[in-house]
Amino acid sequence: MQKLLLLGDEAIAQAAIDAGISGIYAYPGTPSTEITEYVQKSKEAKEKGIRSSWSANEKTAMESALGMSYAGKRSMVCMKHVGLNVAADGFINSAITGANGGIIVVAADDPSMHSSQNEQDSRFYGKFALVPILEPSNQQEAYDMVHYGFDISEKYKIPVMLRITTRLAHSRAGVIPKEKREQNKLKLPNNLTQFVLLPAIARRQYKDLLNNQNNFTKESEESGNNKYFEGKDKKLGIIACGLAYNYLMENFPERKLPCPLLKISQYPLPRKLVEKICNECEEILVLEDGYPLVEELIKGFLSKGLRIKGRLDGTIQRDGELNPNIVAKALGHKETKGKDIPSLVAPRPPSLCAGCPHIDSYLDLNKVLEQFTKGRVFADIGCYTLGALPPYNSINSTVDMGASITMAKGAADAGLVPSVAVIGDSTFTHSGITGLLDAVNDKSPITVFILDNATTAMTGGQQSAATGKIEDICRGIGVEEEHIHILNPLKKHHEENIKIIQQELDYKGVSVIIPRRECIQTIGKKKK
Ligand SMILES: Cc1ncc(C[n+]2csc(CCOP(=O)(O)OP(=O)(O)O)c2C)c(N)n1
Ligand code: SF4
Repeated sequence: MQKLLLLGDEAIAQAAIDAGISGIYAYPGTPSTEITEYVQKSKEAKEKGIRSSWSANEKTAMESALGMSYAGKRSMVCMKHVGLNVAADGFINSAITGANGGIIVVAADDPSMHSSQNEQDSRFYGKFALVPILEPSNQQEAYDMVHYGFDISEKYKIPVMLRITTRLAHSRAGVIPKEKREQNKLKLPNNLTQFVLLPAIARRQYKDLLNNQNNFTKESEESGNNKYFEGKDKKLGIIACGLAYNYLMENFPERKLPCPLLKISQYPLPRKLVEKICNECEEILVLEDGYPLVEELIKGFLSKGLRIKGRLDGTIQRDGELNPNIVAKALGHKETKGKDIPSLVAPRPPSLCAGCPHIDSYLDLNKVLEQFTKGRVFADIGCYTLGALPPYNSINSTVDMGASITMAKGAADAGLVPSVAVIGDSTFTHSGITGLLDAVNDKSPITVFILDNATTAMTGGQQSAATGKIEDICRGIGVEEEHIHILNPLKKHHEENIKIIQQELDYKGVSVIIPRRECIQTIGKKKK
């Protein structure tokens, strides 16, 4: 087979196509976006009829993928780590329903928060759901593990988590593809109550899930994804998980370690292998990108007074992603220092593009809010989050997708009137609609700005599920017609815009203002 040069994300996507998926479901989010985009652009995927358009959010994506699995076909669902919070209800319960066709849940974590609000570690979710977790250390493994993941998903009728991190998702390496598989035929579950989680059924299926844990551990011990490398010097044993294995190896150009090494790429932890290294060595160093999951587990299940070094005892900093230098320091090696960054490369804080429609929306809003005390604008996640920075200083919160409307509502309930929510069009259909419904039902005095730039700009300009539907949705859930306004966010409309905003801030009920102008980046792309 011809070697392909692929990003980690692309390796996963190509593997999914080759392994015979019938559909991929996702909502964009760095660093997972390129998986779905690759399938969307793939001629082969098109010819095979693989469905791949964007879902409204991660929960709808997760559940749609589960529905495809119910129908006997293979599906993949992809999200960034915080997306798993949104999909968590479906994800955790999918471990109880189990799968029919193979299903892989890709969770792309972002340690060091390159592009995220936190650096939560999805392995905890996988462990919480009691499903097998695969954690590749390079692009080839990412490719191979998709095939293996579908195998065990169908063998044990269980969703499988594939956990990756930013550096793996966004770096390229050669990947040798495997033989292509046919898609599954439509086939309903043998037991038609499998997906009916009434308590009596759920209790039985939960027992099955618990009984399968030993099988999952056996797989972890025997699949070859976890490897034990012998070493003579037993003073230290190293456990390196996922990508951390690569960082470790960069410190040993000959690829030979003096001490025992356990490479972990599959969970539940391979108990026998962990016991072996802990019994052989005087101290253990745990290298893992993300939270100290393995370190905590080992401390818990071995408690033999063995010294376990890692993030918990301060050998490695508690936060931020790993890199070869941090690993070198933990090993007691001399740190290698790269070249200094030339002064020409000045740090460039993120900012809204010149000509961005959000700029005019904030200038209009700022003008009207001058008469009030500060601290009353609840915003959301998207390009418009940059309105928190100078020169706009327009917003006072950014928490999670959809939280603008609900936080504005809570603050208004507490007496902060006017309270303003600022949310993007894509974020509105992702998680804003239900919050707006709460506000309508309570007649909360809030003014909601839905910034409609006709795209999901922050993640690269993907199609927005909201396009052409926002007013209808607002009307449909009960916002009064006379309190829905479309503005044209341009300097020349400033005066008329601020009049409308003023009028709606004075109204003691729910109003929706929709500044509508396309993102200049997507306009530019279309012109090209
Ligand atoms: C739960 C979750 N899913 C995905 C993301 C990634 N993400 C951040 S902002 C955003 C969409 C923003 O689109 P929109 O609301 O239309 O605003 P725009 O960037 O276009 O201004 C996405 C997908 C996230 N932060 N959290
Ligand atoms: S990408 Fe579009 S929405 Fe984002 S800052 Fe630039 S113009 Fe504004």
